[in-house]
Order: sequence, then structure tokens, then C-alpha cells
Amino acid sequence: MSTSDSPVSSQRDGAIDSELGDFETLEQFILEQQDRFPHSTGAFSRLLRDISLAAKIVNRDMRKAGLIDIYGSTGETNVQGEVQQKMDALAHREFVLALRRGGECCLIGSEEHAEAIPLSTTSEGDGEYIVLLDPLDGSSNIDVCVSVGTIFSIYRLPDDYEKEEPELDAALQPGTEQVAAGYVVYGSSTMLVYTTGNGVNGFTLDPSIGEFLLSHPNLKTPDRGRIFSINAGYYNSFDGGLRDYLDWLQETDAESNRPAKTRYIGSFVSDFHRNLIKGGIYMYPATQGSPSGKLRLMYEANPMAFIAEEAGGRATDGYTRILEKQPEKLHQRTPLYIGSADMVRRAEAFLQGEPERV
Ligand code: P6P
Repeated sequence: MSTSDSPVSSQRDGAIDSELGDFETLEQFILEQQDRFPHSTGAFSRLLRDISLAAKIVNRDMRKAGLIDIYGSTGETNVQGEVQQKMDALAHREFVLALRRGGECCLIGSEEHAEAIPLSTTSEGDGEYIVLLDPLDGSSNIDVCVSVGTIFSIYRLPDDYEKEEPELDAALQPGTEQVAAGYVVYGSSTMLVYTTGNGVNGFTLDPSIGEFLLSHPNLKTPDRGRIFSINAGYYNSFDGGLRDYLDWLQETDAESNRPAKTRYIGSFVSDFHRNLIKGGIYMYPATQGSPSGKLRLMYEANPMAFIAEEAGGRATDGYTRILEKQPEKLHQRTPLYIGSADMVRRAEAFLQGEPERV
């Protein structure tokens, strides 16, 4: 009798199969994607590996934040004038360390650092990639166990860049020039979602083996949904067209599946991820407190806009496609309307005074 027929081995195999499943790891997926580009050197694959390593370390610390005294603030404020949380500083440090050690990144722009950070990495010279980073978005939610996230955007150092050491000007490229973008959501499970311009793929961390496993291949977002995410507390300071749009969403009309539902976590990554899967729109418009909006173009709006468009969605500032905005500063902000394409188009129509346009 072959062992594979014995009741014990078949039971054991069955248990093993159900445990491991036929999931593909992030590393295997990255290498497969690399094989599609015959001239690839593997540098980009190693860069993604470095980012996923830092994400696992941040995840590890996040899951025990209350036990290792990393709740609360550092007592500092970041370049945005916002109170810096201890986890913000820790996440920033982990990503910078991983990218420095990995040797594929030559410049980092981080929400947690006023200036761009050059990484002279190896004796053979610098890496060829630039990484823009929000190390931990929504971090004020950590102390109350609400999900948060990391957002990253990757550019190539321009071939004709002449300065010996890369500076900020090398990073100030429109979002259309991104070679990759992604986010990590530290939620009920930890997921890494990214695109390189060939669709969007989501990987769930299996902490028992320390691997991100392909759980959401070729993610597409619905053209419309029933969810809108906005801080309604600022309603009175919103543009009239936006107030009209919010009023429209809350009217009762069964044919157009209204009233819509409001869901607003206060963590952009979490609101974005839910809307990506279920359909919906996230809005952070210009307000009295944030006349240019609150979200940052380089390391929040652009990467998420790349992902949204790759998943069939849309992202604008109400008037201009996010990916086509020419950045002037590392930390510049932008109004942001992002998510299901039909919902973003309708928001634009209201903002532009043509509500009947769609
Ligand atoms: P408000 C977190 O600080 C953040 O940048 C986003 O993650 C979130 O959606 C937004 O700000 C929340 O801002 O003004 O509604 O508290």
C-alpha cells in the first residue's frame, strides 16, 4: 500500500493542504512579475522586498503597542505641525533602515521628515529608486486600536539626473511617472496592496509563517457604491457644490440606491481599502482649516490615485486628475476625491456646478 493511500497520510496531507492552501507568496509573485521584463536586474524586486520587510516589523510592533510603551506622542510635532506619535517615529525609522540596508533606494521623502533623505547606499554608487512614504497614516488612532496604514510611492531616478547626490528635485515628478505604489493596512488582518501599472494585487500577512500571501489577485473596484467617506463635521465650511452633492447622496431614491451610507474611520488607508473592495468615495476637500485640503500629494494622493485608477476607479482634486498635478513641494497638500469612478465623476459635476452632467 503506498503511503499516500494510508488513512493517516491522507488525513495528514489533507490537514496540511488546508493549512498552507495554494497561496503564492509576495516574493514568488514579485519574481514572477520580474520574469515578464527580460532586462530587469532584480533591483525593483529587491526594493519591494525591503518595503515588505519593514511592513512586517511595523506590524509586529503595532500588535503589541500597548505593551512596549509606544502608545502616545513623542512630544514632538512633525513638519506638518501635527503631534508626532511614537509609532510614527518608529515606523519612519524602520522603513528608512530597511531601504538603507537594501541598497536599491537613493532618496526618501517621508511625512515624518522635513527634508528629503539621500541614501548613499553602497560603494558601487546609489540605488536607482526614489521612495515617497507616509510611514504611518492615521496614527492618532493607534491608542484606541483603530486600524492604520503605511502608504508608499516609487519613482525611478531620472536617467539624465546629473547631481552627485540626489535631491528633492529628483522626486518632484507627477504621479503618472510612478513605477509602483502601494499601501499596508494594519487592520483585522494585515494586507499589502500594490500596483506596478499592471493591475492591483493584495497580499495578506500570515503571521504564523511571516509571509504575505496573494489573497486578492487583480483587484477591481466597483464603478459605484453606496459608501461615502468624509468628515461631515466640516460641512458648513465645504464648497456649495460639495454640500449639494452630500445632500444628493442622502436623498431617498431607490432607483439610484440612495440614501448612501457614510463610513469614516479617520484613517485614509482603511477608508480607501474598504471603498476599493466594496465601492465608494473618499473625500477630503479644501476646508477653512485646510484650504488646500489635508492629504499630501506626493505620499498619499498620488500612490492611492495610481492604485485607484489601476483598479478601474478615479482620483481628482475636484477639477484635475491627481496623477497629472505637477508637484512643487515635498509636503504639499491637495483636495482629494478618490474611489468608484462614477461617484467621483458625479462629485466633480456638482463641484463644477453641472450636477446634471452625469
Ligand atoms: P480629520 C489622518 O491624520 C489623515 O491624514 C487621514 O488618514 C484621515 O482620513 C484624515 O487625516 C482625518 O482627518 O480632519 O477628518 O480628522
